[in-house]
Amino acid sequence: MSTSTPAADRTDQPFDVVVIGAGFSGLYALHRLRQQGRRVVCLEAGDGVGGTWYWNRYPGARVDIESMQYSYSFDENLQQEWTWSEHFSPQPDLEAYANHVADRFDLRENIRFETRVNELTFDDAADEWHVGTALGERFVAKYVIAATGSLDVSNVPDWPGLDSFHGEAYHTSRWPKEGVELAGKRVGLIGTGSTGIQLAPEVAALADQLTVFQRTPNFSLPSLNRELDPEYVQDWKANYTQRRKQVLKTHGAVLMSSVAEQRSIFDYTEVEREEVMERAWNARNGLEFIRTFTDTSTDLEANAILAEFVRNKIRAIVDDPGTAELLCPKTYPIGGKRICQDSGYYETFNRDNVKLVDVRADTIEEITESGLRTTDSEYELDVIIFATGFDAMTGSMLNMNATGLDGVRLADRWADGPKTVFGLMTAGLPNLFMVHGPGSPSVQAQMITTGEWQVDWILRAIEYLEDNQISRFGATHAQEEAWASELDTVAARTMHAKTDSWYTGANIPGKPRVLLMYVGGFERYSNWCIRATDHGYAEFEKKQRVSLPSGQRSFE
Ligand code: NA7
Repeated sequence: MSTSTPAADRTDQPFDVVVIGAGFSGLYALHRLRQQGRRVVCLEAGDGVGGTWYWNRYPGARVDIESMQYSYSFDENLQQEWTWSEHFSPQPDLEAYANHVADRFDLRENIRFETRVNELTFDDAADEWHVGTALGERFVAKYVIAATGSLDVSNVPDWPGLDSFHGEAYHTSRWPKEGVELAGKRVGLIGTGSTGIQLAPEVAALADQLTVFQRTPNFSLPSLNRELDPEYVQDWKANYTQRRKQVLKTHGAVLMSSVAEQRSIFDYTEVEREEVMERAWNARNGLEFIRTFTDTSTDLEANAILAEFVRNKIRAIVDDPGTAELLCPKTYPIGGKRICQDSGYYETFNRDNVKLVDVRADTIEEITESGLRTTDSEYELDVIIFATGFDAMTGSMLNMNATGLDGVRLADRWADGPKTVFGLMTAGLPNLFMVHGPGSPSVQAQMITTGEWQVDWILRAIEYLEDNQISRFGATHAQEEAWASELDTVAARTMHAKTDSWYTGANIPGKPRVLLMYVGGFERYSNWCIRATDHGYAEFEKKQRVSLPSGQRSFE
């Protein structure tokens, strides 16, 4: 397959739009822009499409939203014809779907693969973006759409000796396509977030020994993944039109399958609430579990009851009481981090070849030639797997070294935390749009559908600018302040702001501690975005093209 194509190669004239990233949102943006007849190129760092689902190909990688919903809604034929095989799709199915969409809508000819953007400079004389790549190429465009994802920049802590290890070392988001031979090996897995939890059972089944290095335990629910029932599939396909609309009126852009309880946990006797929680444990996913009662995601006392129920489950599953207790999260509320979904994670610790090490108590000091050393012990390893997460939400934008009006650097503007309007734009960097940017719901809402929604908002804005001869369009500081205040208002009601995680930037040393996504629900979010388009985008800063008869360069 060719990695560069004619349309993407025609760089002699400026493009209308450069789309950065060929993940699900980038592909959709590209498709719509092509339909509108815009000159567009999509620059993608990987050698294939799929974004997060291209990079994260470690064994066990799987989405935690059901497949019938975690898919595109924009094309009726596509959603009727595509068949998902499992309730929660594994990475290979999601990557295959992205490839199918790229082929079906003939998108590859506008994509440049293996092209990482490392410079974005706004030319304020021409009102154009200059987009530089690691290969030294330069693209010029009126608009940039950064569809760079929330989890693009891997985090590997800066341990001494990282380069000295003689074995194999992998970050989970750069897992080799050809796989990793684990049979007969001593494997160290660092990190017990969603990734480590999905990966551990897979590694344990193959490796000679698995040592899991855990700093903070996570709450995880059995995923109860299963093959999709054809009747269920048919029901979704018959009702897609109406359900896709309904989805946009929900908090997480997901229709819940079984939220029966709409009462406070304190409305039940202890016996009754145990029964309700037991049913939820056996039938729900992580997103639904936290909403088993009306108050478990907002009231700390209610939350503590649900958390203890899960800890008791862990104690019942794990044979060794010491290991079980170490696996029990006790330092943050349940739901403060997204609840994980696993396929036999806790059971893995009952295997003879698996050991859990508490690196909160016994810190990792260095990576050595033959493994790693904690304060108290040395571990001989053949393979080290870093499931150590991401510089999430802001890392991918900041890595592109963006410079806007008057030489303002994005890195300076965001030094104390990202400032955006709806996670779609940031002041001082006009004509630059983000999909799932910081301050948007991002992972708090089902990302394919909400990505489509955000791309539609951006494309409507571009259409308006083109129709009205506006060459420069930007967010203002006043808009950013209003949005920051809304972000704070809704954050205060949740457990997320009370929890250290990548949601708050707390996983990266030195990163400002701010809740990085909008947690007020998708419907409320979309209402804000729609209101901002009123009266010709009145709140935004705009400049008419100089070639207009009036010849004015006014900011309205
Ligand atoms: P996460 O959720 O950020 O998890 C990273 C894990 O790595 C977590 O257990 C961290 O412990 C651990 N970690 C990070 N740095 C260190 C150091 N220095 N020492 C020991 N352990 C460390 O990333 P994931 O990839 O699992 O999941 C990301 C998202 O993907 C997830 O939320 C889903 O939405 C999908 P910590 O908790 O910081 O103590």
